[in-house]
Amino acid sequence: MSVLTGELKWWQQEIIYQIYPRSFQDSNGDGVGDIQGIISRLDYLKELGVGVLWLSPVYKSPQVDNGYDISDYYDIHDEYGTLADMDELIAQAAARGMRVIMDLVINHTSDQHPWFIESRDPASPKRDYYYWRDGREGGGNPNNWTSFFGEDCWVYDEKSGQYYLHLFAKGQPDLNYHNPAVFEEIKSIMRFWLDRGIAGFRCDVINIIFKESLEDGRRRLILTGSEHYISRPGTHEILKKLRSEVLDDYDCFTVGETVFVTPKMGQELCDPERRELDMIFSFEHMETDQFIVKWFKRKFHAGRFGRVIERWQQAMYWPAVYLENHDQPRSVSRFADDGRYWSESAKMLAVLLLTQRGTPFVFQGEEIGMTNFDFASLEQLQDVESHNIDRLLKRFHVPAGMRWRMLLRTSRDNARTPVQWNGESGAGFTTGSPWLGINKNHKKINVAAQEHDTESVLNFYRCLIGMRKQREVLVAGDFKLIEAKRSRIVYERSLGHERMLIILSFSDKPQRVSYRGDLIVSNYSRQTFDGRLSPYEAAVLEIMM
Ligand code: TEU
Ligand code: CA
Repeated sequence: MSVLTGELKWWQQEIIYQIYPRSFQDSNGDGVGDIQGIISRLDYLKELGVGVLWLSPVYKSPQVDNGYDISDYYDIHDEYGTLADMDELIAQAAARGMRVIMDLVINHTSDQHPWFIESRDPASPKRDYYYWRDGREGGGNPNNWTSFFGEDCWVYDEKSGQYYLHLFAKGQPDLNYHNPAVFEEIKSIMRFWLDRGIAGFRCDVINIIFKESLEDGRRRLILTGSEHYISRPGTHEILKKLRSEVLDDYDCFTVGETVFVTPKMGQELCDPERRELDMIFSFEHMETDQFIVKWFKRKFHAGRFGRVIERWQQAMYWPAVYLENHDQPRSVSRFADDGRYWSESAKMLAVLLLTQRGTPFVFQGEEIGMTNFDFASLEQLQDVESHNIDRLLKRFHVPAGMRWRMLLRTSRDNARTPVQWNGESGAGFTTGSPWLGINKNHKKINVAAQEHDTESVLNFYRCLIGMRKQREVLVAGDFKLIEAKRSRIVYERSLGHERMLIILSFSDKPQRVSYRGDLIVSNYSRQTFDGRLSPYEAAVLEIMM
């Protein structure tokens, strides 16, 4: 599926930047990022060269899961601002040639959403907006499913005498897509925001929204029950209808976050002929350093990583390319070296991100090489998932030291610490006390320090983004894996007569390779390439044909 037909669409030519609003920029000193803060950084984003901003949820929310629990889809969360601020952001971005997309979280709402509050009354017309079920005969949950956040996925509600389903936190009840009224509500929400001028949606856990049945699942280590809801035909139906009944009326695109997808499922979800989603985020490359579940780490292996990347580059008509988001530890800490070779590593990963086929997504702070959070106690973590998992592992008598090491490496808060704008005490993020700790390394790793340093990670990103825009071969050219092993990944991009070879070292030892060509990108200050690869070196060679 790698042959493209026709011209590239605008969203295929842009680089997308993910903003986690809580941690991006605080404008009023309350320690929480906000929309005015984002507006104040638009020039920075423009200069970076990104064309689309994806905002993690800014809707009204009790913030049990930092906005992924929505209590009003038609309004902005107070801490973040107002609808007027959002309009201003869209307009100010447009004035700079940038567009904004929003997170669409429609698998579940908050338990504080008026629909859910009403639905707790069994006689309410909203009852069927959610999955309310009786317990089993003799007591206990309606089925044996388990949730994404390491707990049961049913909560018994005294008031209504039944249980409700939640695949994520307790405060995130799942919506019932067997009910056509729910589907109509979602359509109005989408229109509301598209009419305000946004350019599309990142669709949260979109491949699991339709629960085909609520029967018991086969027992598994994680996510018992998932065979009843992962990429079921009902989901495909809904996506087709959202496309033809809403999205087709706008110049917009969608990128679906899809969990536990295979390349075949992924391809089905965004095959242009089927008219469902435009792109998806798959997870297989993020699982190459995990053992069955994310909480058990295995050593990162660049060979395995490279082969997974290759598989998805080939399978997808148009890949969404990413190495980081708000749910994943920082890439430089995880896949390379955040110590001695920090700068080389961050630049090498930039090359990996920006030389693949598809639309690249940069996560805030990735462009300055931000590292994992240096938290020193569980109390410093805010993430509901981290606390749930710690409690669960404790129940299974996993020793404290082991639980701690798991959290250090896998907590989602690794990615969520405030953006490091400068070396001052609030890192330029806030003048108040930040909602989540700021990494001590902000004294060294920050935007201000990198802004005018021609050798910085930030300026490397700027150059590479600029180059990608000039060279269609990098955007749309064929992708061919040449080598993938523990110490390096090598691949080729080609389009017509153009050919580029990308050589990436994942080792702290020098290596020798036999490839030659004109060196056009290097993360070391070199003019030519003679086959010697330094630690974590990245070299892009142009091959004349
Ligand atoms: O993530 C879905 C998802 O699968 C993650 O919960 C993933 O399992 C986990 O983060 C791995 O640690 C989306 C959002 O990106 C996430 O922030 C939300 O918490 C979740 O949906 C619920 O809305
Ligand atoms: Ca604020």
